[in-house]
Amino acid sequence: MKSLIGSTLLLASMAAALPQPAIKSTILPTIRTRLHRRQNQIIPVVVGGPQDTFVPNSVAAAVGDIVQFQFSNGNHTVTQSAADAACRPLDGGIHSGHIPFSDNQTDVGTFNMPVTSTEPMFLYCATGPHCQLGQVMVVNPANAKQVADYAKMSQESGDSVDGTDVIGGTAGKIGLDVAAFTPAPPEDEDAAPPAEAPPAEAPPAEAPPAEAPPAEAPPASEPPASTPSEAPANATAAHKR
Ligand SMILES: [Cu+2]
Repeated sequence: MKSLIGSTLLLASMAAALPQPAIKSTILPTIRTRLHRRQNQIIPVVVGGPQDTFVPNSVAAAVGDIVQFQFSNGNHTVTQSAADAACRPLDGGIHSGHIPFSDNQTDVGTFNMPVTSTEPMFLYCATGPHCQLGQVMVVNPANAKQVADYAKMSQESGDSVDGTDVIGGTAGKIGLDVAAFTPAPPEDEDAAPPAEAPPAEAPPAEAPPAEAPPAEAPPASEPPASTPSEAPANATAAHKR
């Protein structure tokens, strides 16, 4: 009983000695400092590439941040719409103009957009059917559903209307080596090779049967697993005989 009380007291004293004071004295002030002194950020968003997308398609930005759109493969825009008018330019909204990226390019076209409000901004690409294909995003969405709803509205919009004047940001260039993306591999000679590719992919379609044997392999490996145990027995038997 004494030992139980003793160990209980010991535990209590150990708990009291746990680093709560340390947390209060060191970590919390650090967090407070970070909250108060968040540095303005440059937030990269990749436009286009192997697919017609914005990556990411939702960002949280503070006033003073800069959203840096980096234009990957293709030819895209960043154009602002109203929340309820997908794929249509908003009067006075931002528009980057069309910024291309071609194979073997060593620099990347950018559009730096200073964030001046934390209200949601609805953005789309005004090139061809990209908006209907889902190339849309929201800066400071109220929630994830707002992004999904905007994408759906864009898909159902039928067509896109291009922006006119470049407004709301500054076009520039950065080196490909510091870009937030790896460009899609150069497309080799026209579409002919890709057209021949499907036949080449047909064999892979036959591959699964080829993979079936491997699937049967484990059973094949089980016998070996059992043979070792049997082998000694046989061996012993052989020796005894
Ligand atoms: Cu586009």
